[in-house]
Amino acid sequence: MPSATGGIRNITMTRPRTGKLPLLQIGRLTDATEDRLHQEYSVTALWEQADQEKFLAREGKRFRALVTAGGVKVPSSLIAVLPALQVISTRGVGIDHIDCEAARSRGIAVSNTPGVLTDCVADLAFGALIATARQLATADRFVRGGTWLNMRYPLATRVSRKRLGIVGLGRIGQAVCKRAGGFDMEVRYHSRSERSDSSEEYCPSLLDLAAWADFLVICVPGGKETRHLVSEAVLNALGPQGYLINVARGSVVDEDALISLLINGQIAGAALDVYEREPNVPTELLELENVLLLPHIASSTKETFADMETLLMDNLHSFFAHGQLLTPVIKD
Ligand code: NAP
Ligand code: 8YV
Repeated sequence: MPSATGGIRNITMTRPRTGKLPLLQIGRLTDATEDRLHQEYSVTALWEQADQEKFLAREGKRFRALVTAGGVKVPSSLIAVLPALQVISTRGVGIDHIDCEAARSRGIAVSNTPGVLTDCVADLAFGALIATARQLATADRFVRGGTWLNMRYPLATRVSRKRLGIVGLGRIGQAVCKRAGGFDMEVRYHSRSERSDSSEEYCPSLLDLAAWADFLVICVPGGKETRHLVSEAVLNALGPQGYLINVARGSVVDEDALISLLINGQIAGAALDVYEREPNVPTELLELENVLLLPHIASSTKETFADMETLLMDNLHSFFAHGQLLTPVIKD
């Protein structure tokens, strides 16, 4: 419960007898970071408990910190059985897997890892755009399958000097825009508000942006506010010469509509790193040649995971040593 002052309750700086703060881990981190976590905290891995519900009912009251990673949910039901929880630290910038309202109502601080993954995600987004337009995955299979012995590979689609529409000109969207400059692409963007610090043309209407763009790159957060933001109407506006690249969240795109339009050639192709029910990918998508399918890897490099996890650990240290997070989603 919030403190008597109604704000974040006083952060208990006292450490248990063991000297290490009890921390519940529900999302896997790299081995190096998990080693560090065990050195600095009294870590319990929830996935190692035979009966997680019984374990939490019995032991949940011990934990002061919770560590997770993108996609490993922190629902209100979990927060409710952790009465001593003070901080949730997640690897990744997206926070749609955390019930932030439940955390906020309990005065629990929440940190993510923005910025350190931006370039990696933008690299992947642009790589996927090129791979899809130039059909790199299909062409690779064409060679490996021996088909080249009998025919030329069909003509693909040029990227340079084409029109790039960015949905969400935030950290990642701006990094994608920067990469587009290297390919002499014309860029326009759509967000809820125009950016005063951007020279790119703002499109108040997502429909208009989709109708204008050759490539539409999705870089907005997930969650209920952006669910199916890229609707059937937006996909129809993108049109039979248009390509969709989604590195945001699967929930942002109407996946059933996307599949139908891809099958019927009403959009030219797509590159997807995220899906509505990942890791389950609809069979129809698996069977399509005009789609590049990636397993949510936009930030998945050794360097970026190390950077994100360093920031995750530094957030925890800063919270318990100085009473504040470095990159708060919910202020402590
Ligand atoms: P960010 O800096 O907060 O940028 C988000 C952008 O989306 C902002 O420009 C915001 O502008 C815009 N936006 C938010 N709600 C919108 C709406 N309803 N309609 C239109 N635009 C909207 O975040 P980021 O660091 O770029 O990360 C963006 C997202 O990428 C993350 O939240 C995550 O879901 C996803 N991501 C995916 C991967 C992956 O592995 N595939 C990796 C990292 C991140 P306004 O506020 O002006 O609307
Ligand atoms: C994952 C992502 O979180 O940061 C995000 O929002 O989607 C990805 O970076 C990644 O798997 C790290 O947990």
